[in-house]
Formats: sequence, structure tokens, C-alpha cells
Amino acid sequence: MIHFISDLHLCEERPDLTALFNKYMNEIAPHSNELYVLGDLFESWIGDDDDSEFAESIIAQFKAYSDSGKKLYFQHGNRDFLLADEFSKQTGGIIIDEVSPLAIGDQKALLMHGDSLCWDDVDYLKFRQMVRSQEWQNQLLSQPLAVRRAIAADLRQKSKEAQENKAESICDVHPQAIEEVLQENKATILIHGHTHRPDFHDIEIGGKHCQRIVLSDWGEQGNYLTVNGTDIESHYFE
Ligand SMILES: [Mn+2]
Repeated sequence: MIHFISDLHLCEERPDLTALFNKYMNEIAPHSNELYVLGDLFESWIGDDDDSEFAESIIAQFKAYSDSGKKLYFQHGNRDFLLADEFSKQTGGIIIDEVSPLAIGDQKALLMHGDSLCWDDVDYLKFRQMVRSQEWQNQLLSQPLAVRRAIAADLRQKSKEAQENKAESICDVHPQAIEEVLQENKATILIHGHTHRPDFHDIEIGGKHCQRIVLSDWGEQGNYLTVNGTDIESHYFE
């Protein structure tokens, strides 16, 4: 069985989310053979050299998962795009591309975080382009951890303020973005997170029935998606 989770937004300030994560890793994830984390695992990630106890405890649980012989994959979110080689090495997980294919039965599915599909959010897309550049990342990573922590807190605050002033529709995926990515990749299923609007959408693209499946963010409940053969199901737990 394959599991998918996204948008946990784990951080030290939310022990309730960490408790849900611990429960998931200890009691639920062991029933899977493969786990895909589709972005925004962390509320922020300031670099793989983060030596906080918090970061280390999360890493240790992923390592226990991969050490048990299971496959583990991570995709970058808009919050934790700095996850890199060292994190991958420590957890035993593989960081996969922004658009990653996966066979489900005889269908081709695409796995994405989802932020790049929000075409109407022009300001965010500009910001995204900046922070995904190697130059910007190198510059940030050259700062001491304490400075990076402050920068991350500042970016979080700005993002929160920007979000409050944005229309609902701007923060959702653009129908044309969905159509393009599925057609370009000859896929019929898209699994993503990011929007915090969990749902199963049936859509028709070029006369073909397609599905867009959106994972839930974590809050009072945790959420994971399971793929068992061709059955795709969403589950909540608390
Ligand atoms: Mn996101």
C-alpha cells in the first residue's frame, strides 16, 4: 500500500501537530510499503544543518521508516523548498521532482505539491522564482542559523499577511494549469496538496475522464491518502 501526506506544516510552536505526526509514523505508516510526502512537511525549513532537537526528532522517525525497508519520498513545498541532500541522507528518503509520475493500475498519475498550479497568484509566483534560484538559496544558506531563523519567521509573517488580502480564487489551482500538466505528461490522475481544499474532482480533459485528488492539510486531524491497487482513499485520524 502506498501512502501520501502533505501540508503537515510541522513546527516547534505546534506540539499538537507533532503529536499527530508521531502517531501517524508509529501506528499508521507501518501499514504502508511506500510513503510520499508531497510538500510542506515543515512550516519552514532553514537548511539541512538545522541542529534543533525538533528537526532531529522528525528526521529520526523517517529514518526508522526507511530503515525498516520501506520506500520514502519527499517533494518540496513552498515552505520547505530548502530540504536537500543531507536531509535526504539522514532520513533515507529520496527527494523527487516537482512533477513526478506514478503508475496507478494502468493509469499514469502525477504527484505535485501544487503551488506552481496557482497561476492567478502572480505575486507568489514571482517570489517562488526568486527563492528557487540557486543564487538566492546559496546566499541564504551562507547566513548563520540564527539569522536564517529570523528571516524564515519574517517570511512567514509576510506570507500570512499577503494571504489575508488575497481573494479565495487566487489561492486555488488554475483549471488551465491542470489541463496542461496532465496533457503534457499524458497522465489522467493528479495528486497534490498545498491548497488545503481536500477533495476528489472528476474532470474531463480532451474527452478523457481525469481525476484531481487534493490532500488535506493537518490541523485537529491528520490526513493521509492510500493507494491500494487502483483504489484511492482519503483517511482522517486524530
Ligand atoms: Mn503549500
